[in-house]
Amino acid sequence: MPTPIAKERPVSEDGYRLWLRYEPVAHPPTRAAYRAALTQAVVEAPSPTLLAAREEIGLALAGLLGTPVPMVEQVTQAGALVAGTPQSSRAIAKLDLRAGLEPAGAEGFVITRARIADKNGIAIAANTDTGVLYGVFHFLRRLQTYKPLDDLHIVSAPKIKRRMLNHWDNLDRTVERGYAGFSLWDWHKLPDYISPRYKDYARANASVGINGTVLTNVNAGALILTNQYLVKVAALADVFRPYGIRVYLTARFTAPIEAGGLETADPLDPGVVAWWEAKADEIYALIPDFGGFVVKANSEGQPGPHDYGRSHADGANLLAGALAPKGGVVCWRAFVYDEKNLDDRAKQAYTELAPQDGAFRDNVFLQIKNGPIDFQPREPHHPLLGAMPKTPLMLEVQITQEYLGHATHLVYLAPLFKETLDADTYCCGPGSPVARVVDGSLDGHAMSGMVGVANTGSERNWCGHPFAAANWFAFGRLAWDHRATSEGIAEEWLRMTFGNDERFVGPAAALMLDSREAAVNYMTPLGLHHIMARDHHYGPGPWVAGGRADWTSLYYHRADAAGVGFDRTPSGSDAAGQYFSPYREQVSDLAACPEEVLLWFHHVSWRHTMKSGRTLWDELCFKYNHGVASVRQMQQAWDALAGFVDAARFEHVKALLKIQAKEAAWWRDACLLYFQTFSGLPIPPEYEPPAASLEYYMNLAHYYVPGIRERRFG
Ligand code: BDP
Repeated sequence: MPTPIAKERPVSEDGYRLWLRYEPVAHPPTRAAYRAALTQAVVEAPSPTLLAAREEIGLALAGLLGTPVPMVEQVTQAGALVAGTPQSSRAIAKLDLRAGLEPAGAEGFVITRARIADKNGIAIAANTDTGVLYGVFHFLRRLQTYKPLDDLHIVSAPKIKRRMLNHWDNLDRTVERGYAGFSLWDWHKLPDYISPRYKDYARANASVGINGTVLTNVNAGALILTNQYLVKVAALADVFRPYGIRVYLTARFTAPIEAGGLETADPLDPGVVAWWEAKADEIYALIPDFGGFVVKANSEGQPGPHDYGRSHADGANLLAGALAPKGGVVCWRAFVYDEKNLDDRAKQAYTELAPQDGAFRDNVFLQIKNGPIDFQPREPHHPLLGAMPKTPLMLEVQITQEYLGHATHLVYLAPLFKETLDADTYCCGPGSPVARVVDGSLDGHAMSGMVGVANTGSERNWCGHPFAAANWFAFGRLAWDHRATSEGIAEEWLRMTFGNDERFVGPAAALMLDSREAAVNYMTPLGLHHIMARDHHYGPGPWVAGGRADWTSLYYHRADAAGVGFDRTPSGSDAAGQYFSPYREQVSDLAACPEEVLLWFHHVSWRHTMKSGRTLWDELCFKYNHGVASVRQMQQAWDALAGFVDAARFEHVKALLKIQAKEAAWWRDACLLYFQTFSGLPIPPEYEPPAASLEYYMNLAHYYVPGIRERRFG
């Protein structure tokens, strides 16, 4: 196998620095140009946020240029980098930047070449200190990716206002659906011990514009709302604040009973109202910029307003009322479904919540997953997106790879996030993409938000798989600007994380960009969904049956002798009817339905002719095999990059790709053998035959899979 030339292999890295490595610029002309353009840095009147910006500039320039750049009080020579607001910086105040600062708003920034004190320099200006910090990170990203500095006219402002991570972290430091070790939050030692990781976490988030973090699991306990824990939360908030990050918590609906000793949590009970008001007072006394509550109610066993005969709006408004005077918000999750409801699970959230549009208080978001089931490798967009014009809708995506191979598989998720953001809801006619519902521009909402379920943990490299950090990065970049491309984000991340050699960046980006479709193909092609193993969701489980019906695979694939797939057309559950025209008609029509979601919307005959000319069965065989072949190609592509990556990270990725290839074949063999029991058709001879029997696959058991508290043994 050809090993590309690299004079010296890079020194091994453990991944801790993420994409903020600030390694010396390896391209001599670029380094020379940077050194000439950046001879001193001026950040006046540092507030904690400007201090953070100054510190980052110092760290980055020393690393990138290979020599520290003097931090001075005022501009004394050409090549000054000046960062500040018109209030904080005398030099910035003297520049006429109004045309840029106006659109920059509260968090945006301007980066421009400027004459400062009669000398050529570079200004990073914003209306707020946080905007300056974002501008600094943006500028440093340009340096890290070897962009020229001669023609700088950048004005950037986030499209979405609340860009948040949701940590599904428990107080015992386990992480639900977390695959990168234990929780980052060392609750036991807080508030006295402040791990240096907290600041590095804040830096990483700020560098991509993430400005909120929900510290606790949506399956919430009430303990976090007790004073003993709130002081710990306050200590974290103090670390994050300079980086523009607000802290949020999940609120257990019955906390007034469990933490407050009340007899009810009825949202209309005056005692309950008073309890939440007092709790909000207590929280804001400790954390003046507390962001608000995220609530999972009446879903998967969590308590909620239905337990008291009240609506979701009643529940959300109770908490919103307590937070409103303090400026906090409620993110009420739309992930609601009930096993007693016999209607299609995909329909239940819409049926329940769409009629409540307009019933929520002003400071309530409805937080909606990208698809109507649950973070599958591919889902159509959620029908509620676009269907509640009076309510600000916050988009929830999953960065952690619960259904996408955990932290073992390399799956770059920007294409998945983009697929949802770009999906046309048709809510205001053609050209009404989810992105414009979520950024508030279609319905004129002042509030807007996007959250990602975090993939971070205590592992040294933060996210487990060396490539998983790309998904954290991509989430932040897309929440800031949903027009960014998957390609562009992948390239940026690769350059910052591994290096700028073009011979590396191009092939590595191609590998990343193929990876999501590969995973769809070897797991759930053609619109199949929710056919993974029970509970831990690791590996295939199309045979999962018994127990709660809507947690079985049979419920979703409906395979029988006639065909496979869930009929969600008007002749079936009519989930399609929850979408706007013409999407609803398109997906309801077997001939017009995009094949990538075919089995999501239709029960299709095994012998149905697909666009390729193959039968459905043969197409399924083709897709599963194609997925496996793609992973093998990813392995080859990675091997060819050996010379460009340090040994530690190279070998780590190589070993994980080997597992991924093995598991892709496992998915393929198990699923094809299982579906074959219904189709009765042969696997075409051009494909590898399954390595083992269906019985073998069905009897595989895995214990202590991360991300779930083991319930079966021990
Ligand atoms: C599912 C997870 C479960 C979460 C739930 C949620 O399997 O662990 O609690 O979503 O989002 O994806 O509430």
